Amino acid sequence: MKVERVELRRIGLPLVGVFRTSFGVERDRDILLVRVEAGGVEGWGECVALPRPVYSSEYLDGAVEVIRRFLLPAVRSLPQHRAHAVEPVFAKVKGHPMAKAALQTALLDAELRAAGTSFAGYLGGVREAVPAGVSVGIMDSIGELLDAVDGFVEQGYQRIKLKIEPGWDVEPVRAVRERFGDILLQVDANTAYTLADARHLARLDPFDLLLLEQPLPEDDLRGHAELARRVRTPICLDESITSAKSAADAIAMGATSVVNIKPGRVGGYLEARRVHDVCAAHGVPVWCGGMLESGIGRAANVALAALPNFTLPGDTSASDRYYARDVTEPFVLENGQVRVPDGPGIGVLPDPDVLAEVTTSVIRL
Ligand code: NPG
Repeated sequence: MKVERVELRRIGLPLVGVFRTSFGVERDRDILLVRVEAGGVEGWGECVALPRPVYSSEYLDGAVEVIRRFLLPAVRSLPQHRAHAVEPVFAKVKGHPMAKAALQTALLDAELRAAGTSFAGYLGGVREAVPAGVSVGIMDSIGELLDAVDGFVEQGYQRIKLKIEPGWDVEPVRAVRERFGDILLQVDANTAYTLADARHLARLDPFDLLLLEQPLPEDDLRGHAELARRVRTPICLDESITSAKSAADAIAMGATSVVNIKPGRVGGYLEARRVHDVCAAHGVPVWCGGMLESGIGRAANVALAALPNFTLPGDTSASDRYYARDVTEPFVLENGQVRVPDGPGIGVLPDPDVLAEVTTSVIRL
């Protein structure tokens, strides 16, 4: 397979509601879609980098630059443009996992469409539908939070994740636990605390949370291991897990007992599967994270979440939790689950009319 054409398309999608985290406020998504044409088929990938380097060091304009200047030439230097074959040449470019993931996913999508194989089938999925969780942003008041959670519980979401930060943690958790009883509940701090907050974070222990996600900075594995000894809530790592190797290290150190897998954060779906496998071998459950993806990224994530060790509901919500109109057929919630696409490749394509309307720029390479 040889790539004939590549398109880097930026789209702007307004979110249905403001999404606030400890690192910022998202009102709309500026998304980079990568489209490749190869051997008569097309392939799509979505880059999850944010416009600003506030979640990790990557940012959208940087991803565009690294794809056009370094990653695409590396692909073109190969005799075959296969998804697995790009990994050694991508490894020579340091960092930029989200840019790598987007281009590799487009190649993999094209390859699997040509072969008539679905993403889930290729990755080793064992479920036709996956349980959906929902991530609820930081709000101005507890009342507003309870209304939001109420709506999601009504819709059938199987677990609720609350974003927390210093000043918005114990009280919102208490309020949600008291109001909604024994729902599956977890929290995500996006690195907002330090080890000095251990005693405070232990105040979450009585609420029987599934997990406390990424309380400390991403490079602080030792701190997470120490914190895990001081709190009862299981620690789950997100930002810290950048590869299968880092997952193995974190598990060996006792820094994590659950892992959030985001393909963009680890450089693509092949590495995401390796993270899954390493965790499974250690008896560590995983779940699929989300970065407010459009239907393109969501389709591939939902396929990944069909693997056997994804035993916890992921941030794989229905399209309408994010967008009034998605670029693909919307993913819908059915009995608290989202169906895994079974068509070739990622199993969905963007609607050309919608795409044209939301496109803000196109670079053809
Ligand atoms: O459902 O896609 C979703 C959002 C889940 O909370 C969520 N994502 O830190 O995990 C995160 C957070 C995020 C969103 C991170 C956007 C980066 C960008």
